[in-house]
Amino acid sequence: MQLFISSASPFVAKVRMAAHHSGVAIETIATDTGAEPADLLTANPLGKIPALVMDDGTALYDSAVICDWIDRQGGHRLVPQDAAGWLLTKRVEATADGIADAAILTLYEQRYRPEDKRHQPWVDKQLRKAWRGMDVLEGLIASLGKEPSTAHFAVAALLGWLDLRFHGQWEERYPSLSAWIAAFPESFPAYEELKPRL
Ligand SMILES: N[C@@H](CCC(=O)N[C@@H](CS)C(=O)NCC(=O)O)C(=O)O
Repeated sequence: MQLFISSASPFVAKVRMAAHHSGVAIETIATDTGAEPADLLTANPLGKIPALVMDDGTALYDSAVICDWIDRQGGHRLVPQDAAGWLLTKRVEATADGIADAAILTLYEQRYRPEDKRHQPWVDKQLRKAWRGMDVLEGLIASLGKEPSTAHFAVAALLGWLDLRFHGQWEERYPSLSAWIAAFPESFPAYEELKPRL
């Protein structure tokens, strides 16, 4: 099984943590999405990572779908099966992923658009989405139990990525999230190896 990755991606980090926790072995292929390599586009027509290719050639994306698949392979070690636990896990994961989606678009505005084509009101709108999402996560984080789930991995991946890309812009504003991520490696030591990095 192969996973197209980039080391900085929060979505990739989430999937890799989920696979590690579930005991699902995955070979990683470092990928430059900007170059639109043919093997990535064959696996995922959207040209995004993570994309998973199984041994029989079946491809899966996006990160939430890959995590669901890993959860099935690993005997539901990633998503609680009771209604309340399922709802909380999915809500937190969707919020964390949505924050990353919005914040990444603001980076792409700088990376892929010439300066005279950038539109600050649009960037500000994406940032408002991200900070509103962070407000919600700050309120929900204490509800997550100790047993790691896709919600834990999505938040941990997001905060690791924010530490890379938005360092100094969120830590004081979100003390509960800051304390939570500082303690996360105690319950999931592989975080140090699998978190987003440049
Ligand atoms: N919803 C997708 C988002 C994936 C995503 O945006 N990945 C970024 C890297 S962090 C990417 O591949 N960007 C390249 C592009 O948008 O063309 C998921 O959860 O997998």
